Amino acid sequence: MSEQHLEENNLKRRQLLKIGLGGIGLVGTAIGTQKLRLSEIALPLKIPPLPSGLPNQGNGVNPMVVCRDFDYGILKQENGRTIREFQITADTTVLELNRVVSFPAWTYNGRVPGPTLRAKEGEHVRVIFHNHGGHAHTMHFHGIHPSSMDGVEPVRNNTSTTYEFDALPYGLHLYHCHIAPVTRHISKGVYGAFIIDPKQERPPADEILMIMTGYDIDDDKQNKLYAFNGLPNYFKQHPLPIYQHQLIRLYLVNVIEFEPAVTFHLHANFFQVYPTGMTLKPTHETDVMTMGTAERHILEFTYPFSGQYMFHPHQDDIAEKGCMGLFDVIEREIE
Ligand SMILES: [Cu+2]
Repeated sequence: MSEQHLEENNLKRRQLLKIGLGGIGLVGTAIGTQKLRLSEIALPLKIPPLPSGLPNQGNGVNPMVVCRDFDYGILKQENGRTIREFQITADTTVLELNRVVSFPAWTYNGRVPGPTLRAKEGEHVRVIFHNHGGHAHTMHFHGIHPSSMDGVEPVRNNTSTTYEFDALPYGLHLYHCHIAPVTRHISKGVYGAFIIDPKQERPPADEILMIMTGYDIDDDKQNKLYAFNGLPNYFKQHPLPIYQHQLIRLYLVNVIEFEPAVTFHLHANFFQVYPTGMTLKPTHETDVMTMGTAERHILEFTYPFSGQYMFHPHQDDIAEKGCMGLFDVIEREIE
C-alpha cells in the first residue's frame, strides 16, 4: 500500500472513529455509506456478557474469561511516588486439554496463560514473585529495564523475589519464565501478556486478548496440540461473542515454541495492524499476518455483518490441532 493510500485510509478511519464506527474498514465503508447512513451513526461501546453455562474446563481456567480479564494490580504511594504492584505465584496445575489429555502445567497464579498484567506508560511497576512450582522459575519481562531486573536469574522453589522497573515502552509485550530449556518452561504454561497503555488513550473498543500456544505433551520437542488462551479448540466449541459494528481491539500474542513462525487469519474481514502495539496509528491492513515466537501485535477490526467467523493460523494443520476459534458476531441495530 502506498503512503498516500495509507494516509487516505487513516483519514477515513479517523472520520469513522468520530462517528463511533472506527475499524469498519474499506469494505464496511463502501457498504456502510449505502446501507448504514454513517453520518447518523454513533454507537456507544457495548461488550456482550459471558455466555451462560460455560463448562468449567481445564481446572477452572476459562479461556473466554481470559479474553477480557486484565490485572491492573494495586496502586501504592511510597515516598511521594506511585507504584503499581502485582503479586504472582508460580505453581503446578493439571490442565484438562481435552477429554483424553491431562497435562501437568506450570502456572502463574494458577492459570494458563498467566494474568494479563496492565500498566500505563511510565508508571513504576513492582512484581512480587513467589515460586511454589516445585522447580526453579523466573519472570522475564519484555520491555526496557536494568539487567538486574531482567528475570533470568533462577528463583528457587519456595523462595520469592521482587522485580521493579518503569513501564516502558508502551505496547503489547509479554512475560515468561527464562529457565533453560526455555522452550519447555514456556510450553508448560509459564507465560502471560504485559500491556503497557500509551499516555494518549486509544479510542474506546471491545478489548480482547488472544495468546496462541502449543503443547509438547510427550516431551519430544514437537507440539501435538495448539490453543488460543490455554485450551485447544475452546473457541471452536464456544464461539466468542462480539457485537456487529463494534470496534474490536485484539491483543494477539504468539508464544508457540518449536515452530519458528505461524500466521493469523481472520475470516470475512480485514484488520488494521499496530505492530507490537507500539504505534497509535495502524501501519497497514491485511487479513493474514506472520508472527515469529514471542511476536505480538494489536489488530483492530469491525464486523459489518452478523454471523460466525473463524480465526486461526493459516497453517491449517496447526488450526486443526486446536488453534481454531470463532467469533459470534451478534446483530446490533443501528438506531
Ligand atoms: Cu520456569
